[in-house]
Amino acid sequence: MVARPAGMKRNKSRLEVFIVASFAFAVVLLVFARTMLWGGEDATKPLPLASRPFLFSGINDTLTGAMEREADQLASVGLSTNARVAFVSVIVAEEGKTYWKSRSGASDMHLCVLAAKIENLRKHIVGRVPYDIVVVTDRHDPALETQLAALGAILVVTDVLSVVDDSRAAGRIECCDRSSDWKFFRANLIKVAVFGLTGYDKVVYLDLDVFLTRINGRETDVDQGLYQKTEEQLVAASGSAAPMAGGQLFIRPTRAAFALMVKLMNEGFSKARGWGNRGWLVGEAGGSVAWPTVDCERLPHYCGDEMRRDEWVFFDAAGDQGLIYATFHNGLESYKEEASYDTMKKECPSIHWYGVGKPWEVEMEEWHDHPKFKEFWEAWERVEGEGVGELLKDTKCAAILNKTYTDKVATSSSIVAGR
Ligand SMILES: [Mn+2]
Repeated sequence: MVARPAGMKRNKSRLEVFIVASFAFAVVLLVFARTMLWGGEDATKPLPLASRPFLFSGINDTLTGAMEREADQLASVGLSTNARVAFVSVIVAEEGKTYWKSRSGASDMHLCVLAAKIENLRKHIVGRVPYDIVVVTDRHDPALETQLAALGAILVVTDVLSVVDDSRAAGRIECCDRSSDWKFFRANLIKVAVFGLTGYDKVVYLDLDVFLTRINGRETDVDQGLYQKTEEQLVAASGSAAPMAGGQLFIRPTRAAFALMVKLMNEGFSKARGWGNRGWLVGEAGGSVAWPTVDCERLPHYCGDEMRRDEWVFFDAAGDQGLIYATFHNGLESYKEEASYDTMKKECPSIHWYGVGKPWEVEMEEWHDHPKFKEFWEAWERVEGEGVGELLKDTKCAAILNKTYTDKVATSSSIVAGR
């Protein structure tokens, strides 16, 4: 063994100290840089909201904070499931009850329809891609949550209507001669929350009065077509009295779309300047009433003037249809009307009882087997037959579903108009 000179040993020791010190310095530098750049958070986590305030900037301060939290909550829906696709409907507790009560004396009817609707979805959706059924509402109701859980659906409570209420109270939303018409629009604006469900790649929004059905033997197949295409932010069909119909939508939820909708709601609406009072133009589309036989005196919210490019007076312009159109057609310019009504029907066969004359509003027993109503009554029979009805025992479903609603239904409804 060769003896080392003392000096050499000392030199090596200095080298070791240098290496250790350099390494330690590098570690400290890295930790420092990471802390400065990412706030000490794990880099794989989403950026904190403060890093992207632009999304909600321009709305009042109280709402900004509330809507940032809202966006986070909506984004978390579905994270505990494997589902990349969600079928979503909405009900508005307070307004819904009041609205339905005035029409049929049935305060709980929408809960019964919802149960039938979920049954209908479960029957007609096929494919191997896992999906969730989600119901968005505006007030937490433990009984409803329990009922939905038993049906296999997720309840999501949103606060987006506070933006609408705030703007309405401040006089920034110009709409409606009758308060009942405003209730109709206010309630359907809750759909904005659906665009914030970013935990899903694709959301299929369906009105409560849209039931899936089978057309030419075809079911709704989540392995194919519109369900697997995620490049477009919105696929919708044009309406009969509006540039875009809101009853059935294929949505790729994004935080940007949700934030813009909140912003436009906060800025308000006028017939002259549209949502956000931006003076955006409406596309060229004809028509003035939602269906040919609609009684515009009784149902003015289903009627508008002839559509003009410079006025927001089409059906539901001050409600969800106008807002969704403004957001995607004018704001994000990413609205693709790729799906014609026929294409949507083909890939997601359905029936829409829009307007008045919905199956649960028509007493006539002989109409239960009518092809136009069959889908609803079959679903309702399954609700009753599978014991799900037990969950609804404190509601007035049975009475409601047999209740007469004959007030001009036969001559002034979408049943007559057909589609
Ligand atoms: Mn509808």
